[in-house]
Amino acid sequence: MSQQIVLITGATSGIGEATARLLASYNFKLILCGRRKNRLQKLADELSATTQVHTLSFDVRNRSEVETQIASLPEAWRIIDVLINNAGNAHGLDSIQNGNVEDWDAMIDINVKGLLYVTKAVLPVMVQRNKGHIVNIGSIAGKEVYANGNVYCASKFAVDAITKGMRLDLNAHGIKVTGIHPGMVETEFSIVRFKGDAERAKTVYKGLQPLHGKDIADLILFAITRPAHVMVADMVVLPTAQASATVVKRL
Ligand code: NDP
Ligand code: 8X3
Repeated sequence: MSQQIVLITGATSGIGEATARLLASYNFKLILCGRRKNRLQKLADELSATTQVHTLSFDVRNRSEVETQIASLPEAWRIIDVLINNAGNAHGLDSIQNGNVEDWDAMIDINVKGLLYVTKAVLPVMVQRNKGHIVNIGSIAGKEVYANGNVYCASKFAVDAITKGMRLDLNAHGIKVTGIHPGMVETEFSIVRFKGDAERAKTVYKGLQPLHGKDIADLILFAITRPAHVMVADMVVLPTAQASATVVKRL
């Protein structure tokens, strides 16, 4: 049982929502973030039966909104023990020559700059306390490039590099930094990638048993509950049916 405060970005669906549910059951105090206020409130109402929950609704792309929202935290919620940088998505799956510039902007702005903005807003208290833990959700797409993944892969390679850089820079402050890099997880990810085309999204997971949000939540829980002297640095997790970004066994 824990009374640590954990801030989760992208808590309104998929990996973030599953993590919120699992951590609530372990009594972590949760700051849940996302843009969809109704979903955030519904989840907060449900999890409030188990633990203390605070919600912040902001778009991670909007730096001043990020700063204002984090600064608005009541006194009792200011000491964040664990930051889970999870908010992100792929937008489109096109060759570089056919890529949509708005999709590119979205992926760089959300997956890379958004992660940085949230981290910048949360870090000062961790640095001051010489204590804290940042968990960045990367991807197998941040370890290997695949055809038509170009800018999404670049954004996740950036997350991997930023994670490694954070670990070096925050070493003197005793702050743990963990990168978790999943393969195929069936969430709203592919629905977002294919702009609401649920049928096309389903084909991504056809003929295999993908991971689920809870599988990643289990790893996050493991990483953040190690003893003080143990830091999980980097984890890659794939469905058993997936051997690499591109090699997948389907029935
Ligand atoms: P979902 O689409 O289910 O969840 C994405 C979450 O990110 C939502 O809660 C969404 O909330 C939030 N989000 C998206 N854009 C923004 C924004 N601009 N500002 C604030 N929040 C935002 O996908 P997943 O759960 O699968 O994705 C979570 C993370 O896992 C992402 O970083 C993704 O890249 C990564 N990942 C996913 C894999 C997969 O196969 N599913 C594999 C590897 C990594 P809202 O829309 O309410 O703002
Ligand atoms: C999501 C996994 O393989 O669709 O990051 O890029 S993949």
